[in-house]
Amino acid sequence: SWETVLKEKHSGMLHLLQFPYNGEPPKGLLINDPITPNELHFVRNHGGIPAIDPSAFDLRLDGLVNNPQKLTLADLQDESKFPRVSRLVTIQCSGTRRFEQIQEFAGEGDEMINAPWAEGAISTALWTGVSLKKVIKYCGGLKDGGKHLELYGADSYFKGGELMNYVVSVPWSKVKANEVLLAWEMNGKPLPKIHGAPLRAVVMGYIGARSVKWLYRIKAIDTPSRAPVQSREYLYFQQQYGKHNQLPHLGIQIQEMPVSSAIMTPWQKEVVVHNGHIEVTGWAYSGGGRWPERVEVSADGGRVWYMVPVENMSAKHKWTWRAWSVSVPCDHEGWTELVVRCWDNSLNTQPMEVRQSWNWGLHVTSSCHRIKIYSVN
Ligand code: MTE
Ligand code: MO
Repeated sequence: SWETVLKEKHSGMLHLLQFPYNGEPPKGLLINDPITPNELHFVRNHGGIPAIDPSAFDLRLDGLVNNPQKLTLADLQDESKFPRVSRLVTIQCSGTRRFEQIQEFAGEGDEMINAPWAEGAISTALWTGVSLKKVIKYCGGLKDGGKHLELYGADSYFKGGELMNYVVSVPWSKVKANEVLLAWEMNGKPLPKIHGAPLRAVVMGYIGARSVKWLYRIKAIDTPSRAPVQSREYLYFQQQYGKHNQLPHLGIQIQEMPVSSAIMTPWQKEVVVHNGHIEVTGWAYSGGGRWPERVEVSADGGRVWYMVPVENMSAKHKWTWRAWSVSVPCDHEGWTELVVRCWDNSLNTQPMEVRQSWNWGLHVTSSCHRIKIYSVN
């Protein structure tokens, strides 16, 4: 699988873990384009990369559907059966910017078993495939009681001595809204192996964990999946739960991502020589079909804020991040704290400090991103 990494990914990727492979693009390359080139798209794997022969592949649909089916790739690609759709969608891992939580409370939480992501566990691609809603319709729709769809990935991994198959679920309401795609193309090219070939789910506005790669089975069920990845992982336990009180039924299952943002340039500890204005760029994103409406940047730790001009916000689609840029006045010399804060279209905003977003699983670092630069005016 390392060969797949070398073949499919950019040589500048930051390798967080070699096996299972986890990597994110360096900031400087990620921010170049609001649509991430395939070789720079971040990779989050829990286990190995399954080798699936696309010609022998079929997708099994069963459980609470009226007519269970097995569909080959050729069936799914047959436009007389299913209209083909292409959608620009951002996938964000719930671990994005986890490193800040690790730094805040070193030695606590789950940081040793989770990748220490920086600002790059988020990427955007044009995904081509079919809407899962149409595929369920083709199966004669759901039987009474069918409320969730379990998505099965062909990979598995060990955790705490237990074999975990990569199985999660999404509610039928999400599928019914045409917000779940089954994709075999990424940015107009065949889906790379490392991103789930031959077929993956793309669940718009949900944490990346629901966008199951190497998808081979979809089962309609009555409750959210009881599989461990859905029921015991990706849970949000606030700080007050205490280390030994993380009972799965008390955790919030992370589905829609909250509003968040990051500064991509300048870099932490960069010496910035300027003439009274610092150029700042970054991304902003909100899950659940909400979008970044306003972005503000401060060059004094969060006292005075400057708004990103609305015309400097690219890609105005509700399922994608927005790249932004702003020129912030600064007459300060020496160490200077840059902060970014986003408001989404539902007027949600970000907590000011990382300790306010700290949680035991170190997921969803949604607090304002802060970096220190050395300002030379
Ligand atoms: N699907 C399978 N089968 N196995 C996995 O480990 N990781 C999930 C999701 N789908 C995963 C998976 C997680 S946590 C994320 S964030 C996204 O895939 C990342 O997608 P990418 O690697 O294409 O960027
Ligand atoms: Mo993730």
